[in-house]
Amino acid sequence: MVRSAAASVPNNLEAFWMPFTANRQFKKNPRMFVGAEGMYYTTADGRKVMDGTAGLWCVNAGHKSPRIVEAIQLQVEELDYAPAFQMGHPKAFELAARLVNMAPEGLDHVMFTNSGSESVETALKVAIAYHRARGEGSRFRLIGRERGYHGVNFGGISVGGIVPNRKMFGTLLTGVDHIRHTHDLARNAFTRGQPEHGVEFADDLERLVQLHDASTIAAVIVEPMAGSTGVLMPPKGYLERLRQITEKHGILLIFDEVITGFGRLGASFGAEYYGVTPDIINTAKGLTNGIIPMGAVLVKREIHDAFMTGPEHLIEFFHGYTYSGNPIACAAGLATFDTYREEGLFERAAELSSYWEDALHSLKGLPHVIDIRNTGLVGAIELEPIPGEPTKRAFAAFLDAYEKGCLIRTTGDIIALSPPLIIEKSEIDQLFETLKTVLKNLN
Ligand code: PXG
Repeated sequence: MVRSAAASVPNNLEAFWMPFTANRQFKKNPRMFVGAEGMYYTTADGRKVMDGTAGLWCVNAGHKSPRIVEAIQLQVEELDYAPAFQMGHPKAFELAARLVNMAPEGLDHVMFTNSGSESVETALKVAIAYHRARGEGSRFRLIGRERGYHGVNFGGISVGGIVPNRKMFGTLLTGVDHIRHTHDLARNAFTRGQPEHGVEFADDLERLVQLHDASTIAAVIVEPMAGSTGVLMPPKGYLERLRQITEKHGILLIFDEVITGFGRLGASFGAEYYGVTPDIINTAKGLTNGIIPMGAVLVKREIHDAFMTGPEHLIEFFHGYTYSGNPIACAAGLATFDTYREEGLFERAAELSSYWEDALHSLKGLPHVIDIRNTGLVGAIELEPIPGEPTKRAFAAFLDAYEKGCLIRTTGDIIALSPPLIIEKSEIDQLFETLKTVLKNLN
């Protein structure tokens, strides 16, 4: 049954307290999507809006990708739910094996979660427990990075470094510290790809090792490319150096690849793209093309094996969720992987990235634009904030772009772009033509 778009517009917006949204602004002037297909949403008033952000960095194969939709429908008919603890179903094992195949060598065990935030909590817990299982229980500290985003749960906001996400929530986790962020506009503005300057920011980890002693540090978690904070590429050599320092001190390196996984950079993972292999990788989002909530944590064999001791009837790791490896989510994940492979979407992202880069950087020189940066099919445009009113200018750009038919994201005064990997060159042109007009009209 097809319902009309108008029929699905509610007349009471009060009850839903919306996430990460200016609720009062929204409810005065709602922006409602009622349909989507491929690169486009349909709004409640029947307009088409191009998806410049793949939903929230997740709909990498485009909306309503037919194979994924069908796989979900078939799975509901076959097995709707199976208990996640002490029972299994075939698709969870199949998806884990496929994920391992796609991942860098050595990351060969997978735990399933239901979101990026849960993947982060899972990874942090694995890291601490791993050291303890090996008899190094003194390694309890977790190191994050300023401006990092690792979801919204307590572990994630503790290692995270985005101030408004942390400051309201009390003492957070103890035993957490942060290395400095890598943003350096003075030296790196308008860089294409990885910045030249800033490898030495990785040495900040040595400072924390000096302060806390390596024997107390369990893990360092970073996004290989920081997404939510406004798209910060790792400076050349930076991730390699972080890897060297963590290895030297027996500290686990966790890559939070919730955004950088599944083709966003033109490779399976940021680890592959940047040629640096961490000990743990967190994923979510593109794992199921955003259709069904699901996350996954990949760990190295040594980490998994450290828990596989003791009597065999005992549970080895006390962690998991009711919906870990949910059958519908697994079916969606498998169909998503098939789609990525058969449509060659990761390769497509890699091929399109230079066209994307040129189109993005053509905005240089427009009013208020102080930086433009890109990698794969990710782009960011940093705007000079209105004095005394941070975020207002970029939010105005967001609203105007929406009116002009393009969905973009803003964080602070940074516009972030991350379209589905199916985008056509003509659509890239259309997106940046719209943005040009938007930026020219900004106050
Ligand atoms: N880690 C990273 C690196 C993320 O980017 C999460 C964890 C949390 O995932 P969940 O599924 O719990 O939301 C994320 C999520 C944006 C934006 O526009 C980014 C995220 C979520 C929503 C919006 O930058 N990243």
